[in-house]
Amino acid sequence: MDRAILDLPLADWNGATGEAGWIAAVEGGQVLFFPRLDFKLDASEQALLSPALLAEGVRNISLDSAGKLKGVAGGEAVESQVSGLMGRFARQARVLVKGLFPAYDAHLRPAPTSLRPTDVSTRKQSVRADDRRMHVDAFPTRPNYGERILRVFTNINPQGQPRVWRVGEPFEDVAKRYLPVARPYSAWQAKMLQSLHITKSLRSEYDHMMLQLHDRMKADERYQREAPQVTMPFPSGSTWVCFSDQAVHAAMSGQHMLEQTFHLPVARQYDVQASPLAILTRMAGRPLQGAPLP
Ligand code: AKG
Repeated sequence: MDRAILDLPLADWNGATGEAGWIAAVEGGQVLFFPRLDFKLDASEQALLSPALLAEGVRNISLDSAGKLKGVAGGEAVESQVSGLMGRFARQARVLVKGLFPAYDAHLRPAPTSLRPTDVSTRKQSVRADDRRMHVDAFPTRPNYGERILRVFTNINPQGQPRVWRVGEPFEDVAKRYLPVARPYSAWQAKMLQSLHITKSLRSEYDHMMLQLHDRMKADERYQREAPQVTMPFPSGSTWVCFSDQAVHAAMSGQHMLEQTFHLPVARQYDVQASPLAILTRMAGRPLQGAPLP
């Protein structure tokens, strides 16, 4: 389990050079951890970091690629400061990912950048939504057919509080554990979910399997307690990168984090055979209506 997280020396967001070993590690489901990769905030930006920055009923602040900011309480001056810092993070995350994985760059689709000022240890939520339980990312309303979810996280806690994650076993082990007991895919049900607009497009068998893994892991108390795992306190001032649809993870505590997601077509990975879609397709022994695999 000590290889779930790879500790790396990079100290410059512009300094990554497409290291083959790091690429193989992240595509193998490991978390790349950069303890020296800090995101600098000036004093007035640091002063903004408080849950009071959040608009009523909102958990995260988001900034999309068109510059639209959502979720901030406060006037124009505050909004423009928050947009400034989040935009800077979005650009740095892109530069980092380009340096780490040069061949992805032309194919990445960035999701909105997020700023997370809430304390994750105190959030009240259903078992299914509870990210303090180990899981792989899979979304009930947005089928993705095997598209990858690559995420960059930076802990910017001003009091030096770590963001504590648990990182679990390899994806293939999770699949071996839960696929035999997973509910079978129903094409009829997938069509119904789509026609009721519960899903934004037809849920594929791949998406169904990923959701089954996500839900079954989270609901399994014994798995949460006893499955192989390492607890990792990511220090304030550090950055980590993983494919969150593959790396088993749970966020246990911490407050104030920046996060940038990139979507990547599965066929654009260096080693497509390492992807969850390829792994699940091999295990099922038939195509899963995912994206075409080369
Ligand atoms: C997720 O977004 O999938 C998480 O598990 C949350 C990560 C975090 O907030 O540190």
